Amino acid sequence: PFLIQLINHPTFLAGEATTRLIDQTPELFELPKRRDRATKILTFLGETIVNGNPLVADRPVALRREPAPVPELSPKAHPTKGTRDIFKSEGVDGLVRWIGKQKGLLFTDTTMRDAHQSLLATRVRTYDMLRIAPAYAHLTPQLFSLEMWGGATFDTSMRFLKESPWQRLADLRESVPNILTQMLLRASNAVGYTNYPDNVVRLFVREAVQAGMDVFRVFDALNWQENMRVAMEAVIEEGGICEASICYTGDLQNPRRRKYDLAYYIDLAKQLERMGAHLLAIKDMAGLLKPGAAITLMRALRNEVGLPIHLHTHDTAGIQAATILAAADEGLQIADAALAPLSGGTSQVNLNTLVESLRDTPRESDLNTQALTQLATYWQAAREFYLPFESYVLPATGDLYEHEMPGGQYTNLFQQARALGLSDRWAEVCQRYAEVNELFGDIVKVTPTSKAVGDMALFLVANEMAAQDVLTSSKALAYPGSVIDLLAGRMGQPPGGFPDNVLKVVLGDQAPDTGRPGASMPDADIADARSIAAKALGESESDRAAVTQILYPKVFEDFAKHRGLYGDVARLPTPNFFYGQQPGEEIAVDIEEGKRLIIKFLAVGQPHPDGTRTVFFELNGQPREITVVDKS
Ligand code: 3PY
Ligand code: ZN
Repeated sequence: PFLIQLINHPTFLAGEATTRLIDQTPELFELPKRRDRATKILTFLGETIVNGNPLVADRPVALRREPAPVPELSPKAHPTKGTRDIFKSEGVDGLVRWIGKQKGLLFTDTTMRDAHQSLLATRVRTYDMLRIAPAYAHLTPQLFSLEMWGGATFDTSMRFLKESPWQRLADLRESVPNILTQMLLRASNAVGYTNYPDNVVRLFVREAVQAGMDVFRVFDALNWQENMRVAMEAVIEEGGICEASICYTGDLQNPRRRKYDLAYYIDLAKQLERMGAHLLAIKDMAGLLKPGAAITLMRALRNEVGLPIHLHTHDTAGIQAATILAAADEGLQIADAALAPLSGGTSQVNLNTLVESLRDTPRESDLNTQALTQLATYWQAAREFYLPFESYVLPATGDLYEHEMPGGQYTNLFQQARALGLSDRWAEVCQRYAEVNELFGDIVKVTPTSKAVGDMALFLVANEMAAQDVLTSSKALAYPGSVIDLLAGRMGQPPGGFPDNVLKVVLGDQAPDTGRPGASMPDADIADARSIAAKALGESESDRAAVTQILYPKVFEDFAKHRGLYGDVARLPTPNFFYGQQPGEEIAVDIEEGKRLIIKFLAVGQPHPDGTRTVFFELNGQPREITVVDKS
């Protein structure tokens, strides 16, 4: 192969080869490694062509093959300075001062995190984010931040998309140097579903800062500030921007809902301020904050707390633009919204139209209409790739305020119910969800506590029980693991604790933990994880791989295996990742900066007696064959 590489080298072909060519062209020796990567990608494509990608099996087929249109940018121009430049030059205090001076409402675009988490089962790939990322940097430098990491994206990217979440973060950071990056961090649950040892949370935060994360929205799924301390301190120590959240639940306007009243939220916000938060988020994960309640809450927070306020809501009810506008009138500094094609429903409010609704008002944003339209045009086309993951559009009804299901869970739980044959009993699932909340003592419901409530609701419907029946049933019931975790205190403590009678029934003789779970968990063995992860990946040891291995041992192991067999599939265009190639189709795959593979798929041969087939490609103009086991 070296000789072929040498004689194909442009200098050699041009007849200028000297013995020095070999010395001056060290990349000639990279051939085996490159070849290896090319073979891996061809193997992936061959397998997908013959057997399909299991990720889209039995799902509706996306017909779009052509790339989504990317706005044309001037190649040499540097992006205009944005919030990240302010943060870099003036530090977090300077940034907070700058926020305080802004007249217009600032916006976070959630398209690359919460919007697709809520609408497309968190399946949007790094490839589609990276194609549009430079356009964000050039066209919308006025954005406060880009929420593009954390929440469910961390595990989903590895579990389903077989891509590295860390690479996503690092690459987006590089493509968007001027706008703050933002993530959702589940405090002691990190980006998982249960509490982790403190040293894992700290290491995760350190690595995230180093990979390019700026704003950490930290929340605890029970609003237990004690359980937010480790994560918040880590963010502050590592030089990140600490946005601490109060999760909004209940209804401030409802005199019958007393547990989460104004005093509760103000007290929580003050504690978070004392704990060193730089910004305060109102995290309305279920879209329950009504416009009137937003006014009450904003007024009180502005009076009692000195931090800039950032409002996050989901448009499940269809009326949350009213809430954002009402809060803007009360001095809200930053709002979350999603680009039009990924907005609405269980996602965020429409960024494009929100911006226009504020035009020529005192809270007018500096964002440009045309620029936002260009980004929306891209996402409209890109969404077509994800047709297999479109969920049934489930309208919210007035009982949203009864069951209080978070946006990300609403469609998800419906799909789960459907899979269990319970879709016609959806209203009942919602009712059980509300009852379970009552049974557990009226708790904040957001990942991971929302999952426990949802699992319990499905469990009850499947067992033909109402929530109260749990207290009187004589049957020994095998409760879902998440429910036992929650009630055993492994997700922390709700205000007032869980009701004793429920603990007794569900936990039996097992005594629940009432302390902070992290306080009694031994530190994770990071050195050990480093070595396990390095072996699995075939790479040198790193803390990044170690913390990933600790958070998701099985998902990480499967991801590493996939990486070993198929290379970095994140570099494939989305239609090819899902469906392989069509005969005669030629694609360019940049396996790294400046290294491009031109892959043309020619044909699949007849099955061989051993059940394999040969897939014929052209790789950079040279014929290549891959043997694939036909699983059909
Ligand atoms: C998450 O934790 O992923 C959420 O989006 C919670 O709202
Ligand atoms: Zn959300």
